[in-house]
Amino acid sequence: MTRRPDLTADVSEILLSEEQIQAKVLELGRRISDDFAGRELTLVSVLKGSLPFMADLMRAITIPVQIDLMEVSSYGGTATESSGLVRILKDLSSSIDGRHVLIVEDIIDTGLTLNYLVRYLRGKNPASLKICTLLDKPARRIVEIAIDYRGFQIPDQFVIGYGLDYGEAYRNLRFVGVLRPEVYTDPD
Ligand code: PRP
Ligand code: 7HP
Repeated sequence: MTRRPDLTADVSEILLSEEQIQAKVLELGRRISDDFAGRELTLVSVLKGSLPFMADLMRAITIPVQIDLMEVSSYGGTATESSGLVRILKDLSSSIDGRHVLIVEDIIDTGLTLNYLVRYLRGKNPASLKICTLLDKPARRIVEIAIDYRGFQIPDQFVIGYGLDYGEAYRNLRFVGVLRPEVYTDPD
């Protein structure tokens, strides 16, 4: 795949600006801080996509938290379609037994990744398990997911930036944009 040196050239539309994202992160941080005040909260970031969101959200939360990182990848799909077959590449570092756990995701699309992860983490006996996602793309949902904290609902378009990738690129954009369809329909 040939990529132009200017990453923004592959973006057809800025869906969420840096300012919109940062305002939403502050709002989510305030809500989470209020809701979990006085409780033992662990934030579990689902790498790699949630990395920028996690970094910003944890600093918008004003109560003490522990953080942990998991890396999962879906396999057997394509660069724009997840398969639902999830492989754990990095597991939790600490026990979540008896702790309140908040999963931090960048996007829920089909819901298959989180469906797997929720079942997996429930098996580790947390006191509670809730979900925070920056982006929710409900048009493509295959399994229902109860979202406790949602940043933005987005249309059925393939988006990149602020952690989200196509072919591992574009994660370092500060905004969320729509990827020009030519990039994935005609990758050469
Ligand atoms: C992306 C995203 C979610 C998942 C959502 O992860 O970060 O985890 O897809 O899709 P779904 O709801 O259809 O399952 P991906 O597997 O691409 O890994 P990444 O976070 O490393 O980009
Ligand atoms: C996964 C994913 N990654 C990047 N952009 C999207 O729109 C996506 N949906 N599911």
